[in-house]
Amino acid sequence: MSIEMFRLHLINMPLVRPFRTSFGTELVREVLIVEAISSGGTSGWAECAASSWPGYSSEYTAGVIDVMTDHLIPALRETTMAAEPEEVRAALDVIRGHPMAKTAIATSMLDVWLRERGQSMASFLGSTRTEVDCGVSVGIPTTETLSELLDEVGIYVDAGYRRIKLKIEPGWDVEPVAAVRARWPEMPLQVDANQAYTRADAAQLAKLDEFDLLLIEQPLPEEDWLGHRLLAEVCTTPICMDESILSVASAESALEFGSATIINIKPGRVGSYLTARDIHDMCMARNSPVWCGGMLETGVGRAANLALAALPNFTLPGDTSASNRYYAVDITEPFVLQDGRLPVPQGPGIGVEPVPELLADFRIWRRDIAISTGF
Ligand code: OSB
Ligand code: MG
Repeated sequence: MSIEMFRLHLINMPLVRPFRTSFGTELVREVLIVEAISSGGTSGWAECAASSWPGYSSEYTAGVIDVMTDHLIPALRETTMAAEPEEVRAALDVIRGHPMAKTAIATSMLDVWLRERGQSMASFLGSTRTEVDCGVSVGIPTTETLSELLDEVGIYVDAGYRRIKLKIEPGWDVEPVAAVRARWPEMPLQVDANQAYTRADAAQLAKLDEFDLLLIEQPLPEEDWLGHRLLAEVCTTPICMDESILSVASAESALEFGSATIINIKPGRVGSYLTARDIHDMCMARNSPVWCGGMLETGVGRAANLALAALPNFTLPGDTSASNRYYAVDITEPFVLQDGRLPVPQGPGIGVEPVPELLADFRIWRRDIAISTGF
């Protein structure tokens, strides 16, 4: 087989509730879905992790579409169109940066490749589980009240989630964590600052030590390796990195230098599911736990993340929540939480597909890029 065309579907997915972080608020998730279509007529599916504006990272949808169209797809030589996943990664890595765009293109091709072989992504990556423990990421309440926060956390606790992650920022940290910890003394709990603090905030962050948190995620700017290490020296809570981790090298540097002891793996951020697996393997060899991050994915992105999260060193619950935590209607069959876990899709490729009518309902834009005419 070879890939003949990429079809980009831009969809707008209303969130069930606003998602506020230290870098902004999202009410509607703009999602780019990539469909790779083979000469045999097989479609492979992937979801791009980028959102509509560069708040989490420098990537954003319009830039992703641009780099895919003008650079990434043209970088795929004719031989690569039928090639092994490793060759696709190598061909895309000729372009600097843009990991979310690369992951989406490569995963759509991987999905075709796996479907035509009848192999699941989970088995391809080396999964050892058929279901994974799920956590949930809880935004900063738009009303900034503890009562709204406790109500929302209560919904997730009642639903059976196995870990709660609270978004924090300066002015919204010790108090909400104390309130949640007081209400749920045994619940595995962690926080995520999305780079909102500075080195001068170390004493404030160390106040979180008394709440028995699993970790503090990305407290400082992504390039501040030394700051994270200095913070790790004054906090007993483990430091975890998200935005800083772009490759095996950055993950290994974080662990070796002491900037973090736990790595959040997001495939979109590292440019490929193959690289996500490589980071997993490196961390496992060093006895460092990993967990699977999320980017408010639809069922398409969630399916692939669940395949990854089924690898053995994903020992902490991930931000792989059920469909209804994000969307009233998902574009795939909904993922439903069962006893705090989600099933790992076992069908060929990512194991799910968008429902054509739903994809069309949510779609705001579409572009076909034929390989033969694209460059
Ligand atoms: O930092 O982990 C993050 C969502 C968008 C951008 C960044 C992050 C997040 C989340 C949500 O925390 C995780 C999820 O449930 O998908
Ligand atoms: Mg994060």
